[in-house]
Amino acid sequence: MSGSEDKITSLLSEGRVFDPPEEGRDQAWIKSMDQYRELYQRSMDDPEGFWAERAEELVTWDRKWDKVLEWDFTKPEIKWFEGGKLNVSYNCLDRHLTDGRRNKAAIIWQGEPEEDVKVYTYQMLHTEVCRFANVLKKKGVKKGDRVSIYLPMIPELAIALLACARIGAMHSVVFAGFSAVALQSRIQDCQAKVLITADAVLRAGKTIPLKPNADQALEDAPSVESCIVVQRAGNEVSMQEGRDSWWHEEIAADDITSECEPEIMDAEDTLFILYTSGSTGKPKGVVHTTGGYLTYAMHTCQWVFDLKDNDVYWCTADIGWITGHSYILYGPLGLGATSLMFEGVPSYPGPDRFWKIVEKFRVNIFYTAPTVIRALMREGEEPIKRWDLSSLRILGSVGEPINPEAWMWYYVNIGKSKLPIVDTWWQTETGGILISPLPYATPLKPGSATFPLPGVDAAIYTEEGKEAAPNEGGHLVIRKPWPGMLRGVFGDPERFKKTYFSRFENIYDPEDGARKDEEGYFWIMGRLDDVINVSGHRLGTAEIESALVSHPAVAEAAVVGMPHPVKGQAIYAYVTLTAAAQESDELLAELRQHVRKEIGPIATPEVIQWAPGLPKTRSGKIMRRILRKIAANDFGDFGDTSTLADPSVVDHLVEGKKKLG
Ligand code: 6R9
Repeated sequence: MSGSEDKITSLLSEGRVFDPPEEGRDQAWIKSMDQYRELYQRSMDDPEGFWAERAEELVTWDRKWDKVLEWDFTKPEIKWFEGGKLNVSYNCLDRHLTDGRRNKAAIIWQGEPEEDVKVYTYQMLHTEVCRFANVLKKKGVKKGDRVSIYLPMIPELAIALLACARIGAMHSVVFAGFSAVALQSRIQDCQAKVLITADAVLRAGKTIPLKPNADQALEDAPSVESCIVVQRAGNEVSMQEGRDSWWHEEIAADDITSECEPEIMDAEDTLFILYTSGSTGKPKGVVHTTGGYLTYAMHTCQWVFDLKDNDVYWCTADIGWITGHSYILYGPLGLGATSLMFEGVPSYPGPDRFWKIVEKFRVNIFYTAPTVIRALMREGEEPIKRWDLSSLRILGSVGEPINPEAWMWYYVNIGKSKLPIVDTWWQTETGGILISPLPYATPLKPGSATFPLPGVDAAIYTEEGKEAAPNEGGHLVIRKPWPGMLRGVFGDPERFKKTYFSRFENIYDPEDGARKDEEGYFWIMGRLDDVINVSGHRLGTAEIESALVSHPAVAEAAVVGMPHPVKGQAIYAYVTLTAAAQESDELLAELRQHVRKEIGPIATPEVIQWAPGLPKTRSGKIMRRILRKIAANDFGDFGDTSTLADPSVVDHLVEGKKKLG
């Protein structure tokens, strides 16, 4: 937890409070703190009544549930809306064909090239989803089968997810920035029957081939019978006879119709699996279900973003992460909203790309990440001034704690000192936002995610499992279930229990540190486990260490996060070479390349320091606390080092670091 102490002191001095705007308040879903408090109290006194009302209001059920909730975190067992039946794609598409939204834009897609724009009405999206669902059926995909999806941010990505949901297949999206090795292990873990990919990714003016990664992944993935390839860039790709086929040819086939009956699913049937990094071992396949997840994604999308029918809503995340699942796709489309999807990056062709898009489509609600804000901050205010941002009504942030400096810059320059910022805390595992301001109700403190949403029983616990005093740092915990929470780790019930329900009895442990101030505002400090948050993306130290050690020159490696002005955290690796290997700049470059290949570019170490020895306890545990301090040039106080097997190792590393600068 080194570094968090410094964060606490910097945040403690943060005394500014910003009141919610008056304008728009009367029409808001949640209009005041009093209303929030009332809803919160109700949700704690009668959680089942509260959630049943929301599920009834938001979702169209083919059959109503028999029981709202069954739970016991000690087992753990969590069941929401048991006996209820529904289909998620029906809820996101079909019902909007008859509720007046048939010709409304469901997805506005802005491609990486400025002129590439596609608008899908609910009717058009329905047709595309049905056609592709029929293609999947033709490939033999049935209810309960897994489909891996490895695509850039193109409309086919959204269509593929909804098509899986339509036929009851579980999708497992793998971010297109991940490597072949990462893709392969995720396919193997869930035993996918089909892989959907593309010829290439368009990124910052370049065409980056994607199909070769898929081919490499499929070299050892025998569960995959078919691979469907979207043509995005038109570059040359090799197609394997009998296994590979083109998306555009498949959907145009004579036997593919635009009708596809949605498969009626049980509320607790799995909707999707999404892999995320944990503190140990391989990534976990987080399992989300049909009824609870949809209810929760819609509920939070409506209240946190105050989403209304006329809004143009833009979440800048990639659908490869949970934020894109819940807040580009399922939340907004469930609500019948207009969701903007962007293929490119904030910096290309210039640092004003985002603001240009805001003006072009008159975006009302804008949801991004602190790492993006910090990167744009560096470009100054000039790129913002070129565009009309007056359509904006609400700003959002997600992925990591937002520093008060970045918060203020966002507030003043993008929000023109009057728009609310919703700093939303949540995780892949939580399915949707748990702690966040409500834009027209909550007075904001820069850097604080403020209060738990109604229905969310969040608290701060000490190591001993008692509630922490005001401002005392501790473990953020959630004491009651909510409909959007994960139901398991795919294929590994032991890990599910051990990771999330073993620290405190009958309580969900998100593995984040936080404190609550005297007014009840939550201040999230960051991960307490060995997970590094690079640009809002979770990377497990164990994965990166394994990648390094898989190189023949490396005997041992230890990886920690180091503070980084734009990425939040960057990867700092300490590497011990084998006796035969020689330290050299070439080897450094080779190791960085090796990690890129094993995991993906986001996992590339920022710094690699040669470490003849690592600081270990007598029981052989690496003391990461010390390594984090050295990486941050903080050599003052290493705390208790009495359990170190060889304390001289530390001096050696400090010397090495001083030379690196
Ligand atoms: C949605 C998402 C989850 C981890 C989480 C926490 C950090 C996310 C945050 C935040 C402070 C916020 N995190 N939002 N920390 N304030 N508003 O990011 O999911 O990729 O699973 O990451 O991200 O540490 O535990 P995921």
